Amino acid sequence: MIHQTLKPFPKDFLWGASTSAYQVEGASLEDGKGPSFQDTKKLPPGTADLTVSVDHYHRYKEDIALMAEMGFKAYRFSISWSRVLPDGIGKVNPKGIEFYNNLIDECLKYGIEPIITMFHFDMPAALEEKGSWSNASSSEWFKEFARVLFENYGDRVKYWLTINEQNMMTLVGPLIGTLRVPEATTNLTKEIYQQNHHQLVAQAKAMQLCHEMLPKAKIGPAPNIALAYPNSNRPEDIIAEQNANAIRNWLYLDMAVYGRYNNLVWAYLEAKDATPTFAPGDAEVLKVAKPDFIAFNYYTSFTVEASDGSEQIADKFADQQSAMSEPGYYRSVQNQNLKKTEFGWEIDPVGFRATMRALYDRYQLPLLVTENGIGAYDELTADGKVHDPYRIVYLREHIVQIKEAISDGVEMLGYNPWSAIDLISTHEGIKKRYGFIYVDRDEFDLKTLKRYRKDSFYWYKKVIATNGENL
Ligand code: BGP
Repeated sequence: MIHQTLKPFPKDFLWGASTSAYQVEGASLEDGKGPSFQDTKKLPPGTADLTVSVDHYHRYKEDIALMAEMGFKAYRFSISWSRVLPDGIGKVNPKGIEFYNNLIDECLKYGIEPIITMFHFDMPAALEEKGSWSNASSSEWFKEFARVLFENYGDRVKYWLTINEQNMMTLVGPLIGTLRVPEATTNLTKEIYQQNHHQLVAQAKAMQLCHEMLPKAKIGPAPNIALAYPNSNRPEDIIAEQNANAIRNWLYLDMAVYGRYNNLVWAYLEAKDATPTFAPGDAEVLKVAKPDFIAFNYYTSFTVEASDGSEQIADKFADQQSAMSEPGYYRSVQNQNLKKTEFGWEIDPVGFRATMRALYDRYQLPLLVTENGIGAYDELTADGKVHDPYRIVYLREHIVQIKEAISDGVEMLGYNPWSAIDLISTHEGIKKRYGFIYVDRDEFDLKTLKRYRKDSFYWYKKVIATNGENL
């Protein structure tokens, strides 16, 4: 479909950007915060630890002022569970509550809508010891955490996201350091999908509670959704593509929206003797709870071909490419039509439009983009500039595709690329930068931690000021 003219962005479109607590805050054990999984996990070799990150905890006023200067209408950040509840359950940490009160108020001072992620890869260490998401009580822990957040911040926060990239935790979590699997695990698929089930129930309980406590607020899931392409028009590749979309994407949203397990995924789990156990009440809450919108992260599309199941994958979590294959269901392959970033991620703006169209067609709920962006080696010049034309090109090309999707009739709420400010990448350190704001620090040298406006900062400011007309 080629549109002669593209429709404008809605007037109240939420332009902004994203971060997550452990990747920006630092102060990892300050003011009563308990350790989280991110503080206790083994760091990938050669990457920064998270003790200071980019010191957002102490510099949030300066950072929010810079976001306001760019004209942000929204700022998506996450709340560190163990800062608010140091043991994950029980005693509340007043200093933790105060920090997020200040952060929210600082946003509101500039008319910036806070969009809060409730869980972004950082299970409290005290709950890790109790089995983390393996424990069937984890959905209740999460519900009680949600209650604390709604009680304290619900008077000001209208947009809530439940769990960041639950699908990536399930698909590659042990590889990229976002999910822990007990050592004694014998059936890895069963273990991981049981954890996944507990997360689905946790999300449903949080959505239900949100609607009970905060009738005006909106809440939704935030998976990483990337449409799977077949590598060819071979019919077997089409079956592989359907398998991949079901396992990578639809499982999560079919459950969030329709309250049912996707039938292809259920069949896959049955074949692996890995169907999750339902606790009493799970089926009911999964059925009843509903999201108000779908938030999703998009970096690139996903190409697959048929797999006859004969591939030798010694360790499913040895590397991301093989971790993203499912022998017998689909094999992940490179897409020869796409260029890659310096870090080897394929770049596919048109796939972004295809993903938005597919999501809206399937669920008919408004969409909120909560991540999208390019990780790169940025350089601070001697005169304090960062020339990042590649970021401008990447973001521009993706924003154009949102306009295309809006013109296709897709309802879009906002765009919050990754990331507002440089931060520590999930598994590649600070050298892989995403921000509009540069932070002067290296992997192991904290330097000045001073903030600099990148070229993309000035460009994005103009984009927001013209509501996406001047790209
Ligand atoms: C998403 C996460 C973010 C962020 C981003 C970039 O998966 O939600 O936390 O890290 O990806 O990924 P990376 O840091 O691996 O480049």
